[in-house]
Amino acid sequence: MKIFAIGIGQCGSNIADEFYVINKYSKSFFGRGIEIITNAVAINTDETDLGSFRHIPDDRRHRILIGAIRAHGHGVGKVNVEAARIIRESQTFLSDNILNAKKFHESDAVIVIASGGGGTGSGSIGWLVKLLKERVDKPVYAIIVLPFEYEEKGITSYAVTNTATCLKTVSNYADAVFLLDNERFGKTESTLGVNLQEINRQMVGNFYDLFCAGEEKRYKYVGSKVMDAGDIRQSLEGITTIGRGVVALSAFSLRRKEHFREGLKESTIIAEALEKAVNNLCLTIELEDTRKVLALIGAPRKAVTLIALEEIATYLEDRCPKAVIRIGDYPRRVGEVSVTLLASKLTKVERVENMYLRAEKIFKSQEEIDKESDLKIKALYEASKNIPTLD
Ligand SMILES: Nc1nc2c(ncn2[C@@H]2O[C@H](COP(=O)(O)OP(=O)(O)OP(=O)(O)O)[C@@H](O)[C@H]2O)c(=O)[nH]1
Ligand SMILES: [Mg+2]
Repeated sequence: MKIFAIGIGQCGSNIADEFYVINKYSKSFFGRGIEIITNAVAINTDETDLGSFRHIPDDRRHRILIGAIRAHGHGVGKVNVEAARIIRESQTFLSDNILNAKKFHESDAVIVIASGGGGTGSGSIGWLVKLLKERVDKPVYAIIVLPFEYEEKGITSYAVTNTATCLKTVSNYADAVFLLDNERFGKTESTLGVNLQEINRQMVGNFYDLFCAGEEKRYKYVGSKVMDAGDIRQSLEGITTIGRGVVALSAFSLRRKEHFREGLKESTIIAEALEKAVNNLCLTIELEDTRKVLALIGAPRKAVTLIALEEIATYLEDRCPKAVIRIGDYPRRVGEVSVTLLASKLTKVERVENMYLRAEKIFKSQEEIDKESDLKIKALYEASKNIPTLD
């Protein structure tokens, strides 16, 4: 599947940059000789942030500054309502830039990426998706990165209200919304920047096999059950998440494949990779709440047996009894087995419900805080009424 990636705000742009990297690798001689990202652009209200990533070309067609008049190139400081205003005013400029971008029309789908917790990305993504849906006859998917738990603390957390308003808006327009939760990724002793970069790498790595599988042209790497852009498109709807599990294969087990114990071991290894993929899903969910599931098994051709496929199918039917399940194989891996799992059309997501409830409370308490503050400020002003000014 060939993707046109658009990052908005700092987080979205960093992740679009990471998509640019996996594409460079997949196209390269050492990679797979396949193009999966036709182009990637970054949009921001903050000029400095547009200079902060490394791979997206640094010309004005790839790094797009919006709202220069309103935000003076300094961002919107977490106020996503301001970003929504800016993107509405920038519609013509943006659609000209994006629709005329190199290779836009060769893409099978567009992915727009932003954080929920910031201002620029969370305020703009819904409008941009809407704009693209009106102008383009391809699926438009959104990736929203959910904030860390520590950012959600406090009675006036922007991270919560921004994420909630962003999710509600983007869900109205996108063909599917991938939720990738920062809180599901490891925190390390490294600096915040390095840690975020590692998280971005892991988030984007989840999509690598999925996008490559249908683009594979070399016969020996084409699976028996091919997973192409059509399957991916059919498997994506509503709130969605993704995860990937990898298990190393010993050379010994591949050589001795005909031995019955080794055959058994292979299906256990694939099942183990699937279990890891479930544990590594980028959002906490109950599998039974999915209505569409896609599992892509990446393994050496010899390792994918009918027994293994049956086992995977049974496991998924048990865990996701109401879902349409698609399973494919991609015989590309050498020393390992990987499973990429898409869980889509989620009917219940506690994380999202809690976010909406908390946001509602915050909006209410913010109203009260504003009222009380106005009264206090008025009283303070009253206290100064007999004091002369120096104008
Ligand atoms: N995974 C990941 N999360 C990030 C990254 N950068 C920021 N975040 C998260 O994104 C949220 C902040 O959003 P940003 O993308 O920085 O904000 P923005 O869209 O640029 O908006 P403003 O700066 O407020 O104009 C917080 O929840 C951060 O934890 C990143 O590179 N990777
Ligand atoms: Mg920013």
